[in-house]
Amino acid sequence: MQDFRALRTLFAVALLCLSTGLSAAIQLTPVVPSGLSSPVFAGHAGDGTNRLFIIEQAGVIRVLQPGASVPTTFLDIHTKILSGGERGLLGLAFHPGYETNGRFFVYYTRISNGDIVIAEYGVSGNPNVANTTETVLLTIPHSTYTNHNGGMLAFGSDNYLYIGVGDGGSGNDPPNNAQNINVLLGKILRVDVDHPDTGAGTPYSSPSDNPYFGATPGRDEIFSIGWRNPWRFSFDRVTTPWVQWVADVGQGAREEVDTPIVKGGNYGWRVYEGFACTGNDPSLCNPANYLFPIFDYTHSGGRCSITGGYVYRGTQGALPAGTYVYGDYCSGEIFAWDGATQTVLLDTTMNISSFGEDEQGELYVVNLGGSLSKIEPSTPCTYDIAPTSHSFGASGGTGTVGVTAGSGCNWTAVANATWIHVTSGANGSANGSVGYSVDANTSSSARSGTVTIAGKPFTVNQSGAVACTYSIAPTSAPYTKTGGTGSVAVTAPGGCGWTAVSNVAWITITGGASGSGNGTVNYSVGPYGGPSKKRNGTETIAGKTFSVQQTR
Ligand SMILES: [Ca+2]
Repeated sequence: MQDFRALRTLFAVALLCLSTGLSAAIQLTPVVPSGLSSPVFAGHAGDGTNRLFIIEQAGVIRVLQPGASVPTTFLDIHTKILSGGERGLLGLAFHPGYETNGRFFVYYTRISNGDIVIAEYGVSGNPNVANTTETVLLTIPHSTYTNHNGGMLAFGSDNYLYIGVGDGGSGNDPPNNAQNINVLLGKILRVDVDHPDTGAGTPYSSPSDNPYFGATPGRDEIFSIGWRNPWRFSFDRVTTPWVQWVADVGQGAREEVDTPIVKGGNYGWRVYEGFACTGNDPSLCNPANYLFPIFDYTHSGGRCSITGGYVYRGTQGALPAGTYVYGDYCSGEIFAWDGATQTVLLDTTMNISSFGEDEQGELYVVNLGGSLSKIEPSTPCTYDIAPTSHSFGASGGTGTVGVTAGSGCNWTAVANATWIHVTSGANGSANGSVGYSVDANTSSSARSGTVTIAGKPFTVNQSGAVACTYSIAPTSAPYTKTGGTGSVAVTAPGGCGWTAVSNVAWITITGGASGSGNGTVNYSVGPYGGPSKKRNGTETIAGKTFSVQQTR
C-alpha cells in the first residue's frame, strides 16, 4: 500500500473471462458487505473453526464466524496504536499451534512515535475474545517518516515467524536502510518465537541458519534484504517447504513480485526498482549481485502500488491451482500470474488493501473502504428464452424471441428447418433477441420446426394450406352417334392439383389433363355405330367421375 487515498466504497462485481493463459472467471461475493473500519488484512487461525480474522487499521481485530456477515471484536488495542496513512495495526499471524496454545502475533506502529512493534497476544477462555496482555517481541525504530512501515507477519513451514519491514520511509530510501545489514528496516526478518534468547533477553531467538547469525556481521534476525515496502507476502501452502511470495511496493515506476525468497538474498532496493536500475546508486547496478523479480509491472493505466496476495490452493475452482492472485491499490485491479503472464481477473473500484486466505485456501479481497469479499468462480451461464413457441398460418410470417443470459454468456440461434430463417441475432451475448421468418406453407399438411436458441428449443408451428376439395360441373353429358366435344369445369382451392384421365378409348382428353386450382378439362367423344343402342364411358377428373352416354 503506497498510501490510503480517498475511500471509494462502491465496488463492482463483474465477470471477466481471462484472455490469455488462464481459462477462468471470478466474481466477488461480499462476505462483510460494509461496516468495517479501514480493514487492512484478513486471515485465519488454522484452528479448524473456519473463522476469519479481520484487522481494522486503527487497532481492532474482528472475528467473523462462518456464515456470518457481521464480525465481533476479538482484540481492541487501538490505544497502543498510531494510525493513519500507512500506519496502524498492520499485520496478524497465528502461531502454527494456535489451536492448543492460543498464541498470536501482531504488527503495528506504536502510539508514542510510530516505531514498529511486533508483539504477542493470546486468546482468553472465550475463543472469540483475546486477552489484552501484551508481550513485545521486537521494536524497530521508525519515527522519521510515516510511510513504508511494511506490516506483514506470517509463519513459514519451518514454524518461524517471518516479518516484512519497510525501508523507513520517505522516497528512494535516503539512509539506504534496505542495503544496510545492520538495521532491520527494508528487510524480511525470520525469528523463532518458541525459544526465547535468554542471553539477549528477547522473547524470541534468531534461527542459527539465518544468514547474518552470530559472529557473521549483520543483524541476526535478517532473512533477506533489499526490500522497499514488502507490505504483503505469503507462503504457498502446498509446496515443500512453503515457497514465499513477496510483493514489494515500488517507488514511482515499477511494482514487483519476487519468489522464491532465498535465505540471504538481496532483492535489489534501492539499487533496483523491479528490473530497473534506479539511479540511486548507479555504480552498484551490477545484476550479478542481486536477485530479481519473477515479474514487475509499470504504473500505466492508473496502477501505482501492488498489494500482494496468495497462490491459490483452494478447492472450489475459483482459479487454476497455483495461480498467484494479487492486486493494485490504486487501479483496483485484481490480477492473476500464471507463471508467464499477468492477467486482469477483475477491474474493481475498490482500494485493495490486502488479500486474505481462509482455512480451505479460498481467497478474499480486503477493501479499505470497509468490505471483505470472497473470490469465487463466476456463476455458470444460464439461459432463458421467451416465448418458447409460436404458431403461424399457412402464409408464414416473422417473429422475435427474447434471450435472457448473464453478462459474458454467449449464445447462438440456429434454425433446424429449411422453411424457418434466422434473420437477426444468430450470435449474441448476455440479453438479446433473435429475429426469424417463416415461409408460406404450400402443403395442405401442418408442420412443425424448431430454432435452437441459446441451447433451448423454440418451436414454430404452422398450419397447412386450405384443405383440397374438388368439384366438377357438369358431372355428365349425353352425345348422339356423331359424338362431339365438351368441357368440364373443375373447382379447387389454389395450390390444389388435379388430373383428368379418360377411362375409355373413345373419349379423349384434349385439354386440361392436369391443373391446379380452378380449371377446365376439354374432351372429345368419337362417333358411335355399335350394335348396342348406347354406350357409357367415364372420365376421372379431380378424383370425380364424369359420365358420358352416347346413343346411336
Ligand atoms: Ca550477526
